[in-house]
Amino acid sequence: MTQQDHNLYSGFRQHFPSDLNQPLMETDEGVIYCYGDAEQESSRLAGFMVSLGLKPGDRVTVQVPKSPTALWLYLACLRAGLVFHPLNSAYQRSELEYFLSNAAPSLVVCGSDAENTMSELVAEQGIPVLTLDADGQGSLTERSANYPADFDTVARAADDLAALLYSSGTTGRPKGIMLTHENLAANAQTLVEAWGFSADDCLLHALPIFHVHGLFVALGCVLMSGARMRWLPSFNSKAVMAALPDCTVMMGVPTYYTRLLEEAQFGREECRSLRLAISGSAPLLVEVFNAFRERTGHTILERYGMTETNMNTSNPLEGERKAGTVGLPLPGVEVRIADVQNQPLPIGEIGNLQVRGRNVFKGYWGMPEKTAEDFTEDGFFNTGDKGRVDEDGYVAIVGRAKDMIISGGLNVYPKEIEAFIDDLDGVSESAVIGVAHADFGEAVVAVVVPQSGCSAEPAQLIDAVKQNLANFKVPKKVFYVDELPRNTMGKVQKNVLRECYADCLSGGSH
Ligand code: MLC
Ligand code: AMP
Repeated sequence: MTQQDHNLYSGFRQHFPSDLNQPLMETDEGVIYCYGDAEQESSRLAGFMVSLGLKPGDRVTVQVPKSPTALWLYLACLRAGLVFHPLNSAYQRSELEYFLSNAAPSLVVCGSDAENTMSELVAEQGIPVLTLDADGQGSLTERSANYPADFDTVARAADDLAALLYSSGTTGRPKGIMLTHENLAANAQTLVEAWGFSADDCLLHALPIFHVHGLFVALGCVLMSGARMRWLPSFNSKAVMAALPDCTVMMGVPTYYTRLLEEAQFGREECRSLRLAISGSAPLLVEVFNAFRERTGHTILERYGMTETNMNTSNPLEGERKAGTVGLPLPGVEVRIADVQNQPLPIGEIGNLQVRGRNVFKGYWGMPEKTAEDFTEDGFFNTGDKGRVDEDGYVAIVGRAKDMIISGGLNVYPKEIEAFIDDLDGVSESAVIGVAHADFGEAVVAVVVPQSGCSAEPAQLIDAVKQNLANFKVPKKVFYVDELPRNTMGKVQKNVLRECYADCLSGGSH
């Protein structure tokens, strides 16, 4: 008996339209790519990567601007059984070093502006570095151009790795999150059903494709249903407003909705074809939920997930979408609110949000102890989020056990920024907090204690962070203080700092 193929691409392929000339995406320049392009271009890239000697299970590190070719590259990795390892294009040298050494890729693909840095970082290992720019050009495209337009997708077992995505943490180094073909396929199928995706849909795709939201949620729904997309390189309110009338579904982080509402002209006309507006990755303010409904007549559907688990809960397609909640557990996903002993808590009580299901990742790359720590004995993953379930089963995220800031839908771990600032000349210690920001939801603020005799130089400090860490981690403001508030155990009281600086970014807008 032949073993069943669980390759995620094979799952997508079954849902491609029978006529491969059907459109898959239209770019903002009006270029249309069809499903046949996805099949053929991913074949060329897969054949090329195999010719380099890459074998199933090998990692391919990808830090490129968004482009259709970047999507073909993701599909090619799936088809060749390679593990796709995408990186935020804002990451700088010091951040990349760790990801490269930990993931140990067999191939690196980056924008041509990062080629020298990447080459230096992997020179010792002799890993090939190829380029791919926003216009789809680069050495990857050149070298793969003459490879065949067909490729036999490599069969994969359910728990073979499809992707490796890194998330930082409250302690230690970033962790590689191992996602299997089954994790991604199961979640995509669930979302297609839950949100009613079909070949009649057109999704507005303005999200980056290096994180779960744009990569697995958005693309998964489209490719698993034969739908099409309006494909934008990034979020820009005017471009979104121009594309939206052609779209039936939009997905975004809350900042996208806030920014659209800032546009006086935005309203029902732009949303005339829309059947569904989905928000996630960060809390959606009730005011934004209400304002969007008032302006457009559409009720945003909020859902909740994370890189380790893909999507866990969603407000319903049919039925009440409750503001301030992330809805009900998705089919096949068990969600519970537990106490510190991992015992389920009664309705209405706040506790640790834990999940179990085929959507939950395989473990942290090379960190079995850390993996074991984050799972309960009965197989639930502890998300680090604090939640509550109401009498109708709707889940609300009420806080985080982890010290994490979500800025414009991107996670920032204060510890990483504090470690960097503490190492700067003239700094004794620092505390980094998240403060309410009208555009980004939360944004980074640093509170710094200078060494005695050293002067306060906020601009210089900000500049130093900017030179070394990704732009979304750069503090929007820096405050110098004589000492940090501490509790009797000597722990910095971040809640006191958050209260003290709560309004320091008010008026912080786009
Ligand atoms: C950019 N900047 C940010 C920022 N993005 N600051 C704080 N937070 C952010 N997220 C800063 C830049 O450093 C720059 O500062 C200025 O803002 C303008 O930069 P930009 O590049 O022009 O920004 P813009 O294109 O407007 O991007 C903002 C954004 C983007 C919100 C559109 O960050 C975005 O697309 N976010 C979505 C991220 C996402 O996909 N999240 C999903 C993760 S998956 P200066 O000082 O230089 O001017 C996940 C799981 C799940 O969480 O459940 O989905
Ligand atoms: P990431 O690690 O980037 O995948 O981010 C996952 C985290 O984002 C979750 O653990 C939550 O803290 C947060 N998150 C995602 N969706 C929502 C949401 N709808 N509301 C509140 N927080 C969310």
